[in-house]
Amino acid sequence: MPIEMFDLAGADPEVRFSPFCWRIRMAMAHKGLDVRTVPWRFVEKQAISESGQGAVPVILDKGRVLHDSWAIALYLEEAYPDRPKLFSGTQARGLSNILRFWTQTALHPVILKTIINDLFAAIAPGDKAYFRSSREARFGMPLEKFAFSPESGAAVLEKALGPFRAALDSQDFACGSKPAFGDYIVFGAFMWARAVSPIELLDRQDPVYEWRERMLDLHAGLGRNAKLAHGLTV
Ligand SMILES: N[C@@H](CCC(=O)N[C@@H](CS)C(=O)NCC(=O)O)C(=O)O
Repeated sequence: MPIEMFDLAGADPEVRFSPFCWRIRMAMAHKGLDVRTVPWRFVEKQAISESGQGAVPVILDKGRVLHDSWAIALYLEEAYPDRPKLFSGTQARGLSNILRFWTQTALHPVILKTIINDLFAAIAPGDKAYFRSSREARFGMPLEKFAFSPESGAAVLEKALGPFRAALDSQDFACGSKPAFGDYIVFGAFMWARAVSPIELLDRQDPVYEWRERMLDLHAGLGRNAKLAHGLTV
């Protein structure tokens, strides 16, 4: 039986853009697990009510319902110990947890501000009113005012990526010579942007761009072949 995963979809059900869901899509591919994704929209809270909350990813596996990308990654590691590791040991788990909070505090807000207009354009029509009101309440301003220009977004991101870029000088992946869950955490943020926005977030000379290229090719090009709302490849 494949694992079932509720995965945030846009107006086009094949466009999947949640950074948190991307972490888990990559993690399941890393472990070679069979998955069936179910397109899910922000307003479809009822479909995931068994998880006891309202956000994706949510997975159904072996009769269990799990939510939260970090909890799901820990579960997959424990439930499938003979498959390739997402964390090689407790130290790697601890360090990946730091990457998780760094990604969510240093990268997600900048990326969101940069892509918000494209993101809003890509979401399903039935999600737009909910998205606008929930996000405007969160940001304390209209979406249009919250948005960065593409140039200032890329410049702020370039700076925020400093420590990550420096590490890539001496290693190919965040987790060392091979990718693991820490890489998927950071990569999820880039798939979020790529799926909905044609804005070039990274300079082609940037080592982070090269890392993202390597990540796009992993697992038979799972990221590279993903459907994009804007139909362009960036
Ligand atoms: N901490 C959660 C966050 C999940 C999350 O925020 N997912 C977003 C999609 S990117 C969501 O489903 N939001 C529902 C909403 O805004 O109502 C995780 O790591 O899985």
